[in-house]
Amino acid sequence: MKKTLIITAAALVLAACSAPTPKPYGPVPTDAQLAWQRMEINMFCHFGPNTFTGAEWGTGQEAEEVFAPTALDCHQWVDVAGQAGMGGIILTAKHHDGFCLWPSQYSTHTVPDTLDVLRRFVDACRGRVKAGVYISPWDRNHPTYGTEEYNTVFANTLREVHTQYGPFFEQWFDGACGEGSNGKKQVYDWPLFEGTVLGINPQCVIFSDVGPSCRWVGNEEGRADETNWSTLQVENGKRKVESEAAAQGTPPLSTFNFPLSTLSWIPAEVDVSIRPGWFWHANEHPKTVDELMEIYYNSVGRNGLLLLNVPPDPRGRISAEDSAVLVAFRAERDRIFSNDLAQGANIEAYCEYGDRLIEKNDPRHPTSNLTDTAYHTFWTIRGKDTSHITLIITLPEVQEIDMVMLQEYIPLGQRVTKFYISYADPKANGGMIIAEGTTIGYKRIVRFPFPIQTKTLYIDILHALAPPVINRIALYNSKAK
Ligand code: FUL
Repeated sequence: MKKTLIITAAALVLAACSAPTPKPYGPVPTDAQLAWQRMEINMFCHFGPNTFTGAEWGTGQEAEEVFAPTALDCHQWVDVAGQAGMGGIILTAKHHDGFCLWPSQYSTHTVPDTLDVLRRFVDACRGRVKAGVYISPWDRNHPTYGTEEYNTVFANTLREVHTQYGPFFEQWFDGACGEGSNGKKQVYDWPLFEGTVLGINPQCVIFSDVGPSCRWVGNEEGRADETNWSTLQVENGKRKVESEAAAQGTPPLSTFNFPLSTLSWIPAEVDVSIRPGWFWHANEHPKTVDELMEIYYNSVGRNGLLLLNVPPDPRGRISAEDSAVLVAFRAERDRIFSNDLAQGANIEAYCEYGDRLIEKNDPRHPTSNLTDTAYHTFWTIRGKDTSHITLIITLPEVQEIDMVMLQEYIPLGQRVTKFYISYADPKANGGMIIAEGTTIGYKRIVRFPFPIQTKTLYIDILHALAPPVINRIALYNSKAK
């Protein structure tokens, strides 16, 4: 008896291991992009001369001595990020004023050797959080800005930072391109800049308005569109004409979902500041936990990565006020998302053909994968259906629910274009639609207009570009204690 059990178990494990993986659909993330997306929330640190002058955009004429933190402590930044559940920090090593937070050999407008902030930052991050770097191409100080020579200077600057201080998980290229000290604007050599970074660190995720690894979401309010594709139109293997796309800030929705040969995997990053400004200002205060939760739902909950700016103060520390809100923000997420009401649920997959429901469970990619917490197990439909697929979720008992979290298994591409959620209301006859949506992507959190009490929930995928591949469904009650 025991032996039979062991053999059966072994056969099951073998069957699971040999389950054919569905073919990817369209562009998919690289390993580095996937790891980046799974970080979900990172910290941005705007720190530089503006911290001391009260400006947002320094002129580049500020005396170097202006930058004088009185109690610089990069370890404290890392502590706060860790407590807030953030796995990465991106530091503005050079903002538009051109001031370098490391003693660069390519500029005279820098910290002294004795105050190498970038070195202290990467040392503090090592082994605890991932370090990323913002280096502004726009430079209001450098004498060569606005000339062809500047592109070489900037590429050398990138090489210096990435070889001497890296590896960095992310390189942030600000899209701003204004006038330099000579009144001229620069024509940026993006292929040179990107090639320089990737030549040193091929795993580095490069942000700019239009990629190549991730893109701007199009506003600084912490909000992705409800429809948010991680695929972006590019032309001939290159991203969309730079001037056009950069001028528009974010690519318009009309550029999504073009034929496959013109798409690349370039997910959205949602950058927003915890305070009104990007830099620390004495008279400004952080957002509330409720405001940060709203940002979370509209960024991570809409297939974006949240890059939340927390500016160090003139001491070179994150203020107690900001830390307290960040810790409370983390506690609120833990409170809500630690109790997944879908655990223990039974889920069945069907397809609707006219008025017939045909069962479509596939034992090779079972629906039980939808409620396990392993990232790399997923459910997909038996067969090639891409429309009107219904997942029926039956809970062990009636629950109050006001949110559904869905995750597509993006290593196989982003597929779902339209879905709705309904439930069996014991008081009504049949199913009631409670919410609808378009894209899912890495993560989609759908909030209901009001809490529902039910034992049975339906997720209807009305349309997908290819058979849907979903790795997680979770249900929550945000009001539960
Ligand atoms: C913008 C910049 O001009 C702001 O100063 C800030 O750095 C923000 C993150 O990006 O383009």
